[in-house]
Amino acid sequence: LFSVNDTTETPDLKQCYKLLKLTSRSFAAVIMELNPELRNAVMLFYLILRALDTVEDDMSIAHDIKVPLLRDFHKKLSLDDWSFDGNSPDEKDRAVLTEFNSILHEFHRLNKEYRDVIIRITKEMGNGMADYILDEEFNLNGVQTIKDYDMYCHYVAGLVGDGLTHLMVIARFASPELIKRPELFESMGLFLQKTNIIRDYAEDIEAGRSFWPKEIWSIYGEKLTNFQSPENTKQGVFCINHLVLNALEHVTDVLTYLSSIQERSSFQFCAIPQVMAIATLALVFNNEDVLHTNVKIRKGTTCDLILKSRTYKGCVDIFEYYLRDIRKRLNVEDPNYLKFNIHVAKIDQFI
Ligand code: PS7
Ligand code: MN
Ligand code: MN
Ligand code: MN
Ligand code: MN
Ligand code: MN
Repeated sequence: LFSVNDTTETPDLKQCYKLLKLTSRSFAAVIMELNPELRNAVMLFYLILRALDTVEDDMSIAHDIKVPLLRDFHKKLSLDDWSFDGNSPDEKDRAVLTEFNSILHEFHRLNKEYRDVIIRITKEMGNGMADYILDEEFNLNGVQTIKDYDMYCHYVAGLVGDGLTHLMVIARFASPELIKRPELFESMGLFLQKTNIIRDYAEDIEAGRSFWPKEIWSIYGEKLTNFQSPENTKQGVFCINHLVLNALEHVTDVLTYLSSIQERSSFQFCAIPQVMAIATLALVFNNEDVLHTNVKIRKGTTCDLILKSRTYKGCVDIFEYYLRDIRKRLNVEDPNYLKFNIHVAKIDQFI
């Protein structure tokens, strides 16, 4: 088990790992620990999607530049050289686009099987992102229905689960049976993305966007930004809790998926983000601070989670712990009191 990339570290590869550390707090650590067979493929997959997301997120790029760039982004992957310095200077991840040549050069050294997966997912994600930007242009303003919400999350995260699953199956680190269970890898992505969207409410409002689905928030208020006024805090918290309940729908799929990853480093790679997500869901649950700031789990908690998530049993214990914690703090006045109890009982039964 050793690849060319392992023995010859090029300046481009060094540059890529520098970009990885620059752009992700949590993913860099788990990617570095991956089995060498998959490490470069997953690292490059990450950087390519990070570059795509940096185009999507930059509100200063004009629509007529942004939309075709998103739609054709996968075509850049077959060029020898390409980079983009159209991002605003304060875009924190702009280096992945100005330094895209290094990413490309290393990408071309990957096995074709890995490259093809990455190209397919980049194409589907870029086109999905572009659809949502067009929606905004036609003033459908953001995510309307729960179906829309799931669709957006599919494009930006379910597809990542799709791609990673294929990479792990090609490497023979995951059961090929997983390819036949798209609902499982879809849930792996949606559980992470929904948690990120709930937690980032304040940050996203500040940036002039939001991904909370209107079908849910409109039960609790007239305008999404109203939750920031003190008189609407209670409704805002009920809304957060409703979104948490919606995210918890993915838990049984997540645990089923994790139970079928055999290789140690791939298991850790899959499990760590998921246990951090359930801990984050417990933190945002019933928490009015989410309406004003970006809450984060404590460093000590993260270290603990990483240690305990080494085995499937450890992961189940973590999910059990946070679900019990959520249930304990559930308020009888919460409009979703009954649904929460039924759903948590259902997960308990599964476990
Ligand atoms: C290829 C490792 C393991 C089967 C850049 C990992 C942004 C939550 O928007 O950086 O900046 O706040 O906080 C990661 C499934 C995707 C879903 C999605 C690619 C797990 C571009 C992660 C990550 C599937 C779109 C990062 C979905 O959050 O976001 C690789 C299995 C990128 C995974 C985005 C979000 C990821 C995300 P933001 P964050
Ligand atoms: Mn984005
Ligand atoms: Mn982003
Ligand atoms: Mn080069
Ligand atoms: Mn976010
Ligand atoms: Mn983020």
